[in-house]
Amino acid sequence: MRLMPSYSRLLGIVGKPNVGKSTFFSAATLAPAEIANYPFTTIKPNRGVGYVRTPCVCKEFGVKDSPVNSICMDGERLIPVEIIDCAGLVPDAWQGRGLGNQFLDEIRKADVLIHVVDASGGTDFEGRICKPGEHDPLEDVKFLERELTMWMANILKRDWPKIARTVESEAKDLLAILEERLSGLAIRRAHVFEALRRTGLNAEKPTLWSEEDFIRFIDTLRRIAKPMLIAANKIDVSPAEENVERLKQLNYIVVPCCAEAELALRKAAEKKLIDYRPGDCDFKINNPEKLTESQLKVLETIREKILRRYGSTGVQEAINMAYLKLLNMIVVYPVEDLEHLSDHSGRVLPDAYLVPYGTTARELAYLIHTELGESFIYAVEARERRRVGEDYVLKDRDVISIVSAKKRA
Ligand SMILES: Nc1nc2c(ncn2[C@@H]2O[C@H](COP(=O)(O)OP(=O)(O)O)[C@@H](O)[C@H]2O)c(=O)[nH]1
Ligand SMILES: [Mg+2]
Repeated sequence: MRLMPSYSRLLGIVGKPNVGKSTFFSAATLAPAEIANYPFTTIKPNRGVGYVRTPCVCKEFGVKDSPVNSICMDGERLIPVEIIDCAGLVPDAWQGRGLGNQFLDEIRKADVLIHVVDASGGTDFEGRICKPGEHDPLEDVKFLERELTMWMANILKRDWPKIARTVESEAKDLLAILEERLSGLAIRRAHVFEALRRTGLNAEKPTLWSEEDFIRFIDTLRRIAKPMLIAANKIDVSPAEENVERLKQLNYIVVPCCAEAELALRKAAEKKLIDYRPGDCDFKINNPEKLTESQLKVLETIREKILRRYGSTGVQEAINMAYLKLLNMIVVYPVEDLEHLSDHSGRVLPDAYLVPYGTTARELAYLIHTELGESFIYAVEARERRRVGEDYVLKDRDVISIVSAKKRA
């Protein structure tokens, strides 16, 4: 079984306790019934596989596909992505309080974050239940930002004077030093580069940076390396709706969300009680006789109060946004046989790869197989049947065939 390509990005579900992180995670990782036997099993209790959903190219090309690394549900491609349900964050976690260390160890590995907040304001700072509206969810956002920035700053702070001197005396590249120091945090060179560019700080004279400059740099780096969106959860509880509007002022993507509803719908779909694909705006009840009165009522309430009102439960949308907007990823379909859009065993549109925008044809070849990358000659883009070179930048929904000097085994 081929595993997820190396461009795979880990999604972290973060937030304080009791906001619905685990509910969100359970819903997101509950595999559609069609793929109950899908070979991606849970790695750890709080790690699982969710899906990015995008319209499949099968309809456009007029073919019946046979997916291998992903699933096609009536023309919607579901591409597996790894999700981690991080421990609940409490104030001062960066100083090791509560589950702070566990939280930080998990968030360290994440490439993108969904911050689940209780938009109804029904949980206090520490996650204790309070009256809806009593707590301001905007505070939770600021608090998480601060915790993460302080944690990152703390990793570098003690050695910062030494790092700064090294850069200036030995003319050692700040970028290289930071890249090395922060590699365990899923922070890459490009992130550091971008943070330096955005802050306009002098990378050759870090001894001149003030304390504020340093924090501003770290804060910028955090935003770049751990991009985040807000899942405004418990949207079914008033005054969540007002808070969604306020949350939007914080300059994040805010997705109204009802994790509980998504979980209920996926469970019902798993039992074939309803037809529902993750992220759909509606569902169809298959056998009303098989449902109890109260089950029917719950489903109808979800339809009226959540789906009709917000277009979806928000869980799938949040995951899509994390990968397609925050990480700027696109979906490409490599095929071997251009005629049939298949692999060598005749499976049509077998794979859908999530890759960062900017990935070239040759990089895709490397991603499929090192040998294919090495022996790359050219590629053919199937939609217009045109030959493209190694530097061709892939576009979303491209179907691509790679021609190499060697025949693949
Ligand atoms: N009303 C409402 N309650 C929710 C929703 N999502 C989760 N909950 C409830 O919030 C509580 C905490 O959920 P949980 O997922 O364990 O939170 P976690 O501590 O952040 O992982 C549970 O009682 C859930 O049933 C939602 O969308 N709406
Ligand atoms: Mg939990």
